[in-house]
Amino acid sequence: MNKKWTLLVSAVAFSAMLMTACGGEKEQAANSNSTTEAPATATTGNAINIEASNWKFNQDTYEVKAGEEFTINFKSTEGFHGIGIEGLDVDIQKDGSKTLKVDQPGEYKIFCNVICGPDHGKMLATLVVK
Ligand SMILES: [Cu+2]
Repeated sequence: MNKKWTLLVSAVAFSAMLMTACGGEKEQAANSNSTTEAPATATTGNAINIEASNWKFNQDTYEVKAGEEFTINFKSTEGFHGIGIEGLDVDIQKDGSKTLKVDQPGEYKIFCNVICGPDHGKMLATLVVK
């Protein structure tokens, strides 16, 4: 009679221990809520968005003002492309941004700087600086 009682008590104690362990894990999972942040907007002010796909840019010409800082936001939306601009220090591949200022008004040739496929040579546009 006495032995049976001891066995029962230890069985109850053991199952109580198991339940505690379970509860602890649940609490941890609830605390790991990730904070949601708004996506970072890369630029304010003067910006041009150039997007490249197979095998063209999203516009034929892009206009900026002479003597004013502007940012080029470049994105390959299809395939792997890049941009260079003749006479300017711009060299972006795949995705990226570049802030610069052009003092000399004129037309600058934008070209793809990644050998991207059969119509790579047709990937041309113009940066018009006014
Ligand atoms: Cu290309």
